[in-house]
Amino acid sequence: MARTFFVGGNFKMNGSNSSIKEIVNNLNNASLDPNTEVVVSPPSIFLQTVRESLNKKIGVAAQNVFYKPNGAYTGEISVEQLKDSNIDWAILGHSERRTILEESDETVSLKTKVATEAGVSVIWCCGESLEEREAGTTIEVVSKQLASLKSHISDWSRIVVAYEPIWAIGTGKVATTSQAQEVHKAIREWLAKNVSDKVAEETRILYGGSVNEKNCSELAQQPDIDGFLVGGASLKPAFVDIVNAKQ
Ligand code: G2H
Repeated sequence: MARTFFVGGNFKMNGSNSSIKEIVNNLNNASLDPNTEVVVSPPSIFLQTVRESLNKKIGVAAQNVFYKPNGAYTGEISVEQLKDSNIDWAILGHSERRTILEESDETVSLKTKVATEAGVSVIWCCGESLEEREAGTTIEVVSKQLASLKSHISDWSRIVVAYEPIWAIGTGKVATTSQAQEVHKAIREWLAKNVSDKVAEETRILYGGSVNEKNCSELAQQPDIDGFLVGGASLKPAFVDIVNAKQ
């Protein structure tokens, strides 16, 4: 069965009540490819408002979730709290959290386990730094991140993988289609070898890193690119063109 194309919008720590309302109105009124699954991820303070005002066909994701059910964890949000607000997605392991917030592979894997086991789907991010790419260790780095994930989870049906080379994030330096396709293919092969052919065949692998309305069509034609995780461009009206990249 063909994998459903997927486009996520990661607003990161951007937006205000009025600008996010504008984005929601724009999406509600846009003509979006019905064959593409769309999920947007506003900062946590806007999650509930976005969920209540956005067309229900579009999913909403938190940008983080903690692995404890409740208690004295100042600043964190639990999976149950997300579910209580009808948020069924979370982005985990984004490189900005791995680097700036120092989240380890173990922490990311634990969060992913807790989220998916409770029924929250996860856009799970991986990717290499510029130094790692230049040292030729890209596949090794991504495989290590995948191995940590595999050691914590058994149900892959709630995972969408996002490959985001760190050197391409917010820099305007998009990976070439062949660079992206090469890593996506390697991720799929890793899944086939280490998990199962079924999981490899069914798991969506998104590309993230300076995707915009101009570069998305060519990337979308690659056999192992099943969609995008979009940052900066998800705040602009042109996000609709990225959602419709396959049309
Ligand atoms: C990569 C991406 C979204 P941007 O982080 O996760 O952001 O498209 O701004 O590079």
